[in-house]
Amino acid sequence: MENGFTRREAMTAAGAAATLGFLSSFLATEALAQHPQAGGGTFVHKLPPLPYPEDALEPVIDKETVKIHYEKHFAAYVAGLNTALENLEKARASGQFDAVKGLSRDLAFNGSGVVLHWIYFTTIGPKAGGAPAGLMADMIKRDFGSFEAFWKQFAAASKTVEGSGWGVLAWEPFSKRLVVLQAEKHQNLTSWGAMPLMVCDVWEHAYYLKYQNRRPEYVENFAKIIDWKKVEERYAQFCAAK
Ligand code: MN3
Repeated sequence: MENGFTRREAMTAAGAAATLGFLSSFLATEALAQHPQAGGGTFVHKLPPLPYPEDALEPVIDKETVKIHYEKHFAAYVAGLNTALENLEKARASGQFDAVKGLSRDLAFNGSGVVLHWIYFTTIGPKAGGAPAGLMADMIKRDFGSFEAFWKQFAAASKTVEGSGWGVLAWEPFSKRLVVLQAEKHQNLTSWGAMPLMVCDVWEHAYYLKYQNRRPEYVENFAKIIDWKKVEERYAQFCAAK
């Protein structure tokens, strides 16, 4: 995995945005780097398996929404990321970078879509919800004052994303603090260097079948399926600054 990360980092130098720094470290995980491809070449991403049955998030998120979201939308971002990487490899091979602006956009859009959906689906689950305990509880209290204040900010940010996007709890290594961000689409309004730990997908495809235009109700119910132990595991895995 280490090699895949290093190689991939080197190969995506065209997209030098810091976003790719965290992208690479996420994509190097067991969830997405399922085939190390020791022979080199452009990294081919695969849709990781859904870690629970499609109906496991009922009644907060219905089975049909999870099925479409995972098998259609998430899969499309994986395919789009692979296409962008392939086309960038072709551009490097030919030395023709006329299309690099669009390809860089495709890389950022689809790559961010893959990372955020992976975090989304692996940070929620059945038998979850409530308030965090342990390290996450301590960090949230330190950086937001209280869990209640954090949740109000996170929910407000998620509800008010203009158009399609995300509410994001992220770790910012620069300040060594947790921050709440909004992301428009997948990649706009992000703060480079911040590592997403827990996210709420507020694209309509994530909730429309059950909630229609009632995004606030979906966001409030989302609290019932956040798995804070997973959030802490992600922090420990990628972010612990020692
Ligand atoms: Mn989505």
